[in-house]
Amino acid sequence: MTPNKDITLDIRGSVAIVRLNRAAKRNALSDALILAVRDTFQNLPDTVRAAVLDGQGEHFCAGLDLSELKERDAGAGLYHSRMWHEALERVQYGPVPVVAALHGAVVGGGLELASACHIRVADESTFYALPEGSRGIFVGGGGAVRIPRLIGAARMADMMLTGRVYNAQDGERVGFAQYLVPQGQAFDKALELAERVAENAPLTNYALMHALPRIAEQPADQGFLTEALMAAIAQSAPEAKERVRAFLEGRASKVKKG
Ligand code: 1HE
Repeated sequence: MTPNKDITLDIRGSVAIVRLNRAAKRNALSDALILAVRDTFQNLPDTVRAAVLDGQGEHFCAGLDLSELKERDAGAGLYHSRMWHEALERVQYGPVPVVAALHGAVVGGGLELASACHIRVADESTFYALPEGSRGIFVGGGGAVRIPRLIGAARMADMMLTGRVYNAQDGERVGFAQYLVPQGQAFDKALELAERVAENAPLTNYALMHALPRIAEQPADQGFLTEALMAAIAQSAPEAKERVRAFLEGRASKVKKG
């Protein structure tokens, strides 16, 4: 694993807390840091069942480290973008669900990173932008694939064409974040959710991370079959049998009105 002072990993029970630790540069993602993100998620201990991704300081992440944006030729630019894809794939399709704790700037590559997580909790200070449009570049960290799936291609195009910035309320309304909490509470809420996620049967979490997004991309006819195969595998696990038995015997919690 690449040791890097700009990222920290803290294991609390079954939850891994991964924190970008480069507040002086607003957690801008240098090449070394994006590789450390990849390595951290790739090498989480087996005991971990869920993760929280947080950013030190007032901002979640200012995106690509612009000081490293040298004169790359087309080939180098291609490899650089593919490196980001690989790292963010390790977040999205890594071993466990990831809950992002958003605050302050969630911009450019920072928004691409947040989009690779499974649940996003934003506090009131959060703002979302894609300044790539005004910097004369394009997204390269998977944003063109993941962001339209959250908010739609039209809204993403508007953000890049006009420099539109979404505040925390509007960001939740359009679908960037699933949760909006008062300022300073994103981490606590994200940890609470991750602890809840960690209690699920691992096979259920696997299905939600690996099968659901693929089923959502399949034609309905194929999606129904994939769903049935995944359902059959999940329900056959001894843990699933025990959980259902616990409910039937009154030992498990009921669904409560929200
Ligand atoms: C940086 C970066 C960065 C800050 N790369 N160094 N992302 C952007 O275009 C966003 C650029 N950043 C900003 O708009 C602002 O910095 C923030 C709104 C995020 C924060 O503002 P603020 O007032 O709190 O901080 P600051 O004074 O602007 O920045 C503090 C330091 O961080 C300063 O360095 P210093 O040495 O002068 O102290 C900044 O230069 C540095 N800094 N952001 C490098 N991004 C896979 S492709 C993805 C493509 C992209 O992500 S493009 C979008 C890049």
